[in-house]
Amino acid sequence: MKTKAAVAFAAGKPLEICEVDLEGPKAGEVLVELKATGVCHTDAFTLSGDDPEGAFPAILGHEGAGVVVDVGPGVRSLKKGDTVIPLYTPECRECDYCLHPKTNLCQSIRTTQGQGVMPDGSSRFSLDGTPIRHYMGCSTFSNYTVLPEIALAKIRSDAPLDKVCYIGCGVTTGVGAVIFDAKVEPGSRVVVFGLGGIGLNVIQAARMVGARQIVGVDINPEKVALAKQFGMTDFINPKEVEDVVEAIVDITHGGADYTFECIGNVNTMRQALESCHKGWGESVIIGVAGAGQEISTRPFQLVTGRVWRGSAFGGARGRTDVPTIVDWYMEGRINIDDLITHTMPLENINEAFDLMHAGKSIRSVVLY
Ligand code: NAD
Ligand code: DAO
Ligand code: ZN
Ligand code: ZN
Repeated sequence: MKTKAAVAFAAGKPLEICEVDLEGPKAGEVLVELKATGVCHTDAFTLSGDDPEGAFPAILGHEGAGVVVDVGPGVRSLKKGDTVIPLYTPECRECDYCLHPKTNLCQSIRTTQGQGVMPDGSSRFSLDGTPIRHYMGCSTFSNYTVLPEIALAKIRSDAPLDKVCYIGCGVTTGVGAVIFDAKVEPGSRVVVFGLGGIGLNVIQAARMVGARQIVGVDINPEKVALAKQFGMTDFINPKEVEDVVEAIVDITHGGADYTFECIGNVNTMRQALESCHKGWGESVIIGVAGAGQEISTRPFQLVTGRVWRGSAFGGARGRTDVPTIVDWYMEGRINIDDLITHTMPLENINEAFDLMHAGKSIRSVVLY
């Protein structure tokens, strides 16, 4: 079949809208009609050329929601008409990782996914006979896409897809880091570095679990109003204090129980670790730093009880946890609507990248 897609032909170049060829689903695969997709920083990172795994031409996008149109042989958990969210972190429920209680990083299709192809080693997308790579196993910047069955979460059919697409990455990453990975307890003091599309979701989850104090840290004071609406109790602008770690230790009465780095900057990662409470504070790295960068701290920070850890896709097991997060949204327990600041048709998708780079959007959503 033919499908309309935004194709990344080369690093640093705007996406181009094209009619591309899409082969139908093979064994274990599913054809999905996307109804909406968010545009995330990781798409921009790959498009910039800084992503070591990035390869072109490719169809980017990994934050979608849509409906199953067709299934390949052997697909048992999904059928035509099911409402789904693509998963860049799949859940096969069989590999050593899926069977281990401490990780969500299913590895069953990791190698081929990283190479931009389906598990059989080939691409379903092509243009004039030249293969186009898949991206993060999702390629949601195409009206239709093919994914492995294990990379689709089946969700309730009454969910608005123009909103719940954001659960495909940003919402789950922030909310899950608090609930599934850090397991923040009621009464905790929480500090969130970076009040963007991820940090605001950390904040709303911290409020949801009953944190007593939620301190936001950002160099952009324009983020304050929305962060307060989502549950931030205190704000620190690093540009307005002499030492951000001292300021946090002071305001949290000795250090945070939990800090979350939602920027991707190795300097703020260090600050986040060092503003944790001696003896028990845990710092969770969510931000993705540039290729080749390294973090550092004095080891005594760890010897004296602070814990440094990371979180990918919020620690969520996608097929199991994503439907639950959709329920939380439908029950009004989490707010997604106010984080979607811009919508546009696929033809205008490059505007979403411009808005992101200018710091003017929290999330842009492309509507098919
Ligand atoms: P964003 O740009 O919307 O937000 C970042 C915020 O950090 C902005 O408000 C900015 O003003 C602030 N900031 C920048 N430099 C700062 C500094 N030095 N001190 C304080 N604040 C500063 O980004 P986002 O969409 O929220 O994504 C955040 C990070 O999370 C990115 O690195 C992204 O790649 C990563 N991410 C990780 C995962 C994961 O699974 N771990 C998933 C998705 C995104
Ligand atoms: O299993 O090695 C692996 C890959 C895990 C990918 C996790 C991705 C998390 C960070 C990237 C940002 C996603 C938008
Ligand atoms: Zn993302
Ligand atoms: Zn697995």
